[in-house]
Amino acid sequence: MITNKSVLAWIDEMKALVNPDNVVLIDGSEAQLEDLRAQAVKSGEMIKLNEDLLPGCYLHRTAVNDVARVEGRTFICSKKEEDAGPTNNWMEPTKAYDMLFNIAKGSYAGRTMYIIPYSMGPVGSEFSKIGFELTDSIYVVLNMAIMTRIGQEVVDVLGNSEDWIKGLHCKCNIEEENRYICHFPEDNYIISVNSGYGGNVLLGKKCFALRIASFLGKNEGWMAEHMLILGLENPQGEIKYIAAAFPSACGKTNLAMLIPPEKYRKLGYKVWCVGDDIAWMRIGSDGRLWAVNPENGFFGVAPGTNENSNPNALAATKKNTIFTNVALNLDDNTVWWEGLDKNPPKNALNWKGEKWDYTKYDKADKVNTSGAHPNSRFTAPAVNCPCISSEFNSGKGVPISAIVFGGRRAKAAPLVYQSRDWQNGVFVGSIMASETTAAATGAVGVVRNDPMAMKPFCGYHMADYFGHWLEMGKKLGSKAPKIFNVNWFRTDDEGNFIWPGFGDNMRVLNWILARCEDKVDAVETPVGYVPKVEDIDIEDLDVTEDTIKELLTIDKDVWTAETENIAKFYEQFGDKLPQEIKNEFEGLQNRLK
Ligand code: OXD
Ligand code: MN
Repeated sequence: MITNKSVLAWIDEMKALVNPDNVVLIDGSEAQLEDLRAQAVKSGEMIKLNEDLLPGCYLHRTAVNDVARVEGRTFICSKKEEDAGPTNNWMEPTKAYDMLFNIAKGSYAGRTMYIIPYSMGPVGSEFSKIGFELTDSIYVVLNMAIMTRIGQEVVDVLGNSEDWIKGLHCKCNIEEENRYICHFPEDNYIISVNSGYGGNVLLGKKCFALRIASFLGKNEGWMAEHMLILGLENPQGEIKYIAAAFPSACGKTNLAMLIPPEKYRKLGYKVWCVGDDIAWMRIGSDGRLWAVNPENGFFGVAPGTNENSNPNALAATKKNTIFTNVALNLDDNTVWWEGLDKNPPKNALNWKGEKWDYTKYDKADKVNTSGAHPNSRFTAPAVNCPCISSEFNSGKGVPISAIVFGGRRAKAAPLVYQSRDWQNGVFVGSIMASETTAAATGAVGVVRNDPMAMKPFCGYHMADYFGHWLEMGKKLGSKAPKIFNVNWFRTDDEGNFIWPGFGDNMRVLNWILARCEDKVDAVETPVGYVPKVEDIDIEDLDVTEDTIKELLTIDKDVWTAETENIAKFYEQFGDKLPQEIKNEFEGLQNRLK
């Protein structure tokens, strides 16, 4: 039951607007969720999968025109255009509200309004924030029940406070031309219409935990980042935590759940996953940077997930998971996706629900010929993950030793380098660029700048965001985490990846932590400090010292071309670009001469 006056007033206002037939408050009970699952199966919204092989698992298919985040239709509706900045789409708030309320008007007729109270972060933690999402989709309710902490306990913790985030989601008729994902940072308000795809409609995730939260973090002195959090345990049982930002679909989930190579496992090394996508970070009473994962589950990309690439994620999907847009194996009522194994089902439906012939698969036209959509997903409870950290539910968070940035770069970035200091590290984050993937609509494989992997997710002016990073560094002083950049994706002249990646990335993480503890030297280059070749362990690998040397080279011509790209990217920020960042850029240019 809700008694909070500000929440009740808003729900009444929304009820009058969208005009639902019924209203259901999501209390978080298993009985209520089970009833909703049954309803969704009855209506065809979800397909119940094989209860013996995949207990508690379901398949959902979105509309074919609604399979990814729509960055072109995502808006930051701050009062002033300047506050949204040049990297966001902006709409004037009154105009946006008018337009959205017009679209939403009467759209729940014949439908049920579900009220989802949810907490981002462990319920009651000082890191956590509360939101209410109104939706007409059972799929959204069931996904939010996995991805966030929901129900009456959240309502109880909120009490009479007015500190909560409004979220209205209306499926409407899933019309592409009327699809809008709008954020009103000054009003703590999110409105999403005409979509049913996760990243656009699970409002706790990208919309709240990144776009709105980044704005709150700037005003309140903390950080909301597009980062995984992992703990690396050494044979002495000490665990050090790393937060790492990569653009969408660059293997964040794989790195977050990494299985150390055999040699390291035998020595007693372990990796613990705290989060795979988002980190909220605050300065603790000890002056260090502490992080929590505000989410409660994984909304991971299915294709490519397999026994080798990420056995932990695969294990996490074996029960109580919702699959979206994967292939359905009609013989045993299980699911399949490209890269799961080498045995595509012979009798199957593709992600669109059509009879699928795996022999017609054409890499050049994946969307139309694959079994699973390239951006198909699993929504799996974090507790299912075999390597989930014992600190996952800790309201206090984990202390961060290193921050790692990374991207998908065929040539420029070396395997790993350390920034010169925090300020230089902010510059390193600001020049992040990556080749695009299927996680958002648009061309795939184009290099685009993506500072701190936050370009699609920063809820305010990107230059002010760099300024906020610099401020945080000043507050952290000598206790600031060290900042690194990695690139697992360098390719040879034939386009093959040079570094084995996956579990072997642990060899690079080990060097990073050794640097944090001052246990290993490094070589200074114009871009930062790279390892000495002999300090990257290649034992048991099909990799020679020469390969490592190649992976660590900084090609001056490539980097000089890179500086032209950076200059072009920075141009849009004009005078707003912090002087410290300009100085760092100049420093790099001078060192490259
Ligand atoms: C995601 C993304 O879904 O970044 O995590 O696109
Ligand atoms: Mn992400």
